[in-house]
Amino acid sequence: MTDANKPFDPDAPASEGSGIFGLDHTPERARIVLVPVPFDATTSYRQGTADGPTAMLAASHQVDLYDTEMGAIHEAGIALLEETDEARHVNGVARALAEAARNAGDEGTRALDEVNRITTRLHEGVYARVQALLKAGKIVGTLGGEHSVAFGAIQAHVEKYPDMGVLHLDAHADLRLRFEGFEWSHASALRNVLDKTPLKTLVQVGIRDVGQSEMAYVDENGARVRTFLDQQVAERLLSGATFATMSAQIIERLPQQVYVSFDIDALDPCLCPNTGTPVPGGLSFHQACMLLKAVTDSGRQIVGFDLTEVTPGSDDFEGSFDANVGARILYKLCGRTLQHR
Ligand SMILES: [Mn+2]
Repeated sequence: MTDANKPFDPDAPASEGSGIFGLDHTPERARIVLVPVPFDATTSYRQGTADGPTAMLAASHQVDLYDTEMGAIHEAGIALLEETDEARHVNGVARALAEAARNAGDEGTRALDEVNRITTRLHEGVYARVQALLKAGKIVGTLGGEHSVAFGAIQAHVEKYPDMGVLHLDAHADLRLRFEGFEWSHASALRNVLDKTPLKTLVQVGIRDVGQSEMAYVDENGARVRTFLDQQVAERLLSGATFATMSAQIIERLPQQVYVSFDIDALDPCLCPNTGTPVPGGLSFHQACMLLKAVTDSGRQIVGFDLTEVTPGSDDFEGSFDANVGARILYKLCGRTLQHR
C-alpha cells in the first residue's frame, strides 16, 4: 500500500495491492466510480469476460497516468468498487442453468425461466447501484462482464439525463429481440434498452455482424436508431474519406449529452483476440480514441459509460493483451467524461 506520508508520484510504478491505475482513492473521494459486474452467463461462444474487471485492474497498473491527449486524468480520483461474492455466485448459478437450458431443448424451459429471473434481478441490482452513485454526484463507469450488464447502467443514466443519446461501439448490433430464449442475452443488450427505457437516440458504430431482423428493426426505427455499418465506413475510408469526416457525421446524430456503451469487440480483433465473439474488421485503437475525442471536442458531454466483453484469455491476468487494451480504453473513457465538467 502507499505510504500516507509520501506524496503520490504519478510516474512511480503502481504499488502492489493498489487500486485501479495504481491509485488509492476511496469511492467517497473519487470523482469517477467504476462498478464491476462479473457476469457472462449468456455468452454464447466463448466465456471468460466475467474476469474482465479483475484483469483490467491488474493491467491498469501498467498504464501511464499522464495521458498524451488529456494529461493528468487521475487527479480527479478514480475508484473501482469491489466485486461482491454474491455477484460471482449468481454468475456461477446462472451459467450452469444457461448451459442446462441450451442442452435440454424444450425441456429446458424451467432452466430458461430461472436464468431470466436471475438476470432480471442482476440488472435491477446494477441499476440500483449506479443510480445511488449518480445521486451522490459521481461519474459512473460500469465494467463487464458481457454487454447485457449495460442495461441497468443505461437505465439509471437515462433517468438522470432524459435527453441523452447512447453512442454504441460494437461489432454486433445487439438488437435481437431474444437470443437462445434468453430475455437478457448479450445479443439483445441494446434492444432491451430501447424496449424498456425511454432512451431517445442510439447511434451505433463498428457494426459488422448483424441479423436480418436487426436490420429490419433499424430501418423501422430510423427516428431513434442510426447504425453506421463498419463495412460502409471502411469503404469510404479506403476510397479517401478522412476519419475526421466520418466521425463528424457519426457525432452529428448525437444530442448534447452522450453515454458511451463500449463493447471491446468494436475494435479490430487483433486488439481483443480473446473476446467472446470476435469479428474481423472494426476500429483501430486510434480511431476509437479519435471518435471519443470528437464527441467532446464538439462541445458534447459524456455523462457516463460502460466497457464490456473484455476477456483476459488466460488465468495470467498480468500478461493479458486484451486486458491491457481494455485498461487503456478505460483510462481514455475516464478522461473524456471529465471534459466540460
Ligand atoms: Mn459485441
